[in-house]
Amino acid sequence: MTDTQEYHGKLVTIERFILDQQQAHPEATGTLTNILYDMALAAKIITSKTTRAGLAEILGSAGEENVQGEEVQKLDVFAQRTIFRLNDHTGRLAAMASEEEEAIIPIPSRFPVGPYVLVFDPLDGSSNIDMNVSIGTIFGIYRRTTEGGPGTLEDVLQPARNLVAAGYILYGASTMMVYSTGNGVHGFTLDPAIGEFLLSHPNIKLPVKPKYYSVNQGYQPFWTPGVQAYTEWLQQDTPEKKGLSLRYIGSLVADFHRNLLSGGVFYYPADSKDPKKPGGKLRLVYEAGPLSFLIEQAGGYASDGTQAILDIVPERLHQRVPMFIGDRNLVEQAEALIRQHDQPA
Ligand code: AHM
Ligand code: MG
Repeated sequence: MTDTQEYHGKLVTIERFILDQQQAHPEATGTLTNILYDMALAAKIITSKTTRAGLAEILGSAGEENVQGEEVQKLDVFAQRTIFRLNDHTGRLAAMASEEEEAIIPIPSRFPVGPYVLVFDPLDGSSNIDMNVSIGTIFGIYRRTTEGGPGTLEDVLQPARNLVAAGYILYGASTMMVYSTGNGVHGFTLDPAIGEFLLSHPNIKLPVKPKYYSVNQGYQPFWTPGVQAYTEWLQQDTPEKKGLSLRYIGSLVADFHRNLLSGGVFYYPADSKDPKKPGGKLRLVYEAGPLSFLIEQAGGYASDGTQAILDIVPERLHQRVPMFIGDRNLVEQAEALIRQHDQPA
């Protein structure tokens, strides 16, 4: 476990930190380290566009040519292509999978394949871009399970407990990259003046006292009795906690990040509003899975209401899952109330 004190008062770049962590594993080949470097580079490239997002109308909007005569891409398409182009030729990955692509993304046959698979949501919450609200990238890295040749869907459909690394990039007031390789959760803030991510949040642990609950309460009429009872419980003073305040941005990475630092619970339950989405809204493979890995590393827990999200074996790439994530006691209480109210005895 990383000792927070070890880094106190030191100026540490993300490259230095990742390398230090790798040195604790003499068997490491550096391949995973390099994938993480590439995600940090992706973060800088995507940031260079998100900070100019509001200028699209003056400089040309998506699908049009801008004043330089260049095609303007939608930001989520740009993020997708950036992550793909940084990773397709490196020989580190056997395949990729993204929210933006229907099927898994093969490594072009002219490039070598490697031992890992990368799953990602290139720009989550992208409907918030036009309002200048924070957005994020989520990613997870697995070791492939099949041997040789191009990676397959089987390599991607692994339970999140098998992740070797996961992280997110938050494009907010500052850009941050937060990641874990199973040795604590560490956060880095981009200094735009020097173009470096500097260690700002070593070894993040969820605060003991939860502060916030985060949910789209507009859907309350469509929730099950268990989720209704849970929401009421969160608002009340109980022996274990003070009633919590509500905070909801509607941008998963930003909501998750706030609660990781402030303490609390985020949930996106299943609801009866849209019968086409019986499993809630969030996606298991590249949204819920990586964040569940991070929350356990920070001392918390993530559940679909009945079981740990880390243990769910995905059946489909774009499968949705109800998610309750954050403070362990709060998430276990969701499971208890769902058991009590929603499940036949
Ligand atoms: P997206 O993957 O289409 O961007 O949608 C995911 C986003 C999350 O960032 C956020 O938690 C959720 O949708 C908000 O949904 P809602 O508007 O229903 O509350
Ligand atoms: Mg998404």
